[in-house]
Amino acid sequence: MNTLFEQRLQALQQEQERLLQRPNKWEEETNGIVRRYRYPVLTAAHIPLAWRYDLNPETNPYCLERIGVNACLNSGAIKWNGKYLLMVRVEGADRKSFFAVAESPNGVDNFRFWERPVALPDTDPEETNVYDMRLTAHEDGWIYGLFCSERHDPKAAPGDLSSAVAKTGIVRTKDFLHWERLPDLKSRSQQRNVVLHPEFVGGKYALYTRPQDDFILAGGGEGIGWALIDDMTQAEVKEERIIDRRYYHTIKEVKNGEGPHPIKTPQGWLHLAHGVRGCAAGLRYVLYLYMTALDDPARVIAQPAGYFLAPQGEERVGDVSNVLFSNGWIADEDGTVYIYYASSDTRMHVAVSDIPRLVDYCLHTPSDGLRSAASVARINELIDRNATFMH
Ligand code: M1P
Repeated sequence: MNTLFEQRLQALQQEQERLLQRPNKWEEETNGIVRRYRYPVLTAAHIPLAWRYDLNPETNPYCLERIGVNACLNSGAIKWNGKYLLMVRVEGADRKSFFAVAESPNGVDNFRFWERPVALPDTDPEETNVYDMRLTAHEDGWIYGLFCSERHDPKAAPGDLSSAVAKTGIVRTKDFLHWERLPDLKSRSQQRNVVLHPEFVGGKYALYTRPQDDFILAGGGEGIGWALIDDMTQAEVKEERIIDRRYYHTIKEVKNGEGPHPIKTPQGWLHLAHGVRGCAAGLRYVLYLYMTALDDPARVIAQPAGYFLAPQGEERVGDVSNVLFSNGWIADEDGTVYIYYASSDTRMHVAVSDIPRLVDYCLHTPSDGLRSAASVARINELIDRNATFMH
């Protein structure tokens, strides 16, 4: 019996079990729109010990971690067989991301990883990193996963080991165990944050895109785009038009990107997206909502000004600080919406709202007037309307 090994392993197991079983609690609401839960739903500490430790005391007498995990972040989400599933971006200590499914019985706590990470079909030796999968249960019967497939820029100057190219990888499954890899999305520009709409539109597949000039900067890419696709097994962006544009001095001045696929509501498609602006502290990522028409998911019908969720408290600090990012949400049959978001590229959280509330927020929050004077005018309009209700 190796006592040191046994003691350490037992302590690790107890500590992890305590973490996995910890009940989550909602925080007091402030604005009435959405309610955050107190504890992150997934962190690096949730990763199974068998993925990180050699559990053989003969070969690991000190019970040392052999494969480090850095973070759990940007996760796709879906309700599957009555369980809340996250397709988690797990980032190793080696900086490589991969996907792994974690499952919860109630959507807010007790998330546990499945036995093994997802082994994506490995079709291209140049593909170096994969991340940020959006899941879509399409009406064609498949569940699609669209993700960023990243590689070193083949045109990088000698010695430049940082320039990269972002493409959109596509897989599909019917059981989350067997994955079919389809050819990457063909597009004239680099593409990250590409999302498949869940229904056919005019008999075609529809994608929310995010054309970008280079790996980091949107550049001439003017915002969230829309493209119709004939065949997902040979997906190509032939025509693309911008449906949610970036503007000067807004939360999405530098770039934006569709989050998960939109939720269908009686009043229109409800969208969650991220917006990025620059400031002295670097880039600041916040989440915002907008709506599009039921008969035309590319026509914007509501654009509340500003952010819906922004980093707060400990969310503000992490590997890439001042970032909220979401690519997964789940709408339950009763209208409850579970919004899964990562903070500062480090950990996963959940915030909960419901469809009527989110639609009300979208339809009745004033849009961005794009100037300070317009913001003041909107507040004064509200004060005027409130005058008869003031005591
Ligand atoms: O670091 C913040 C985010 O940056 C990228 O998002 P975007 O393409 O919109 O700038 C992605 O790398 C994302 O994974 C990351 O969270």
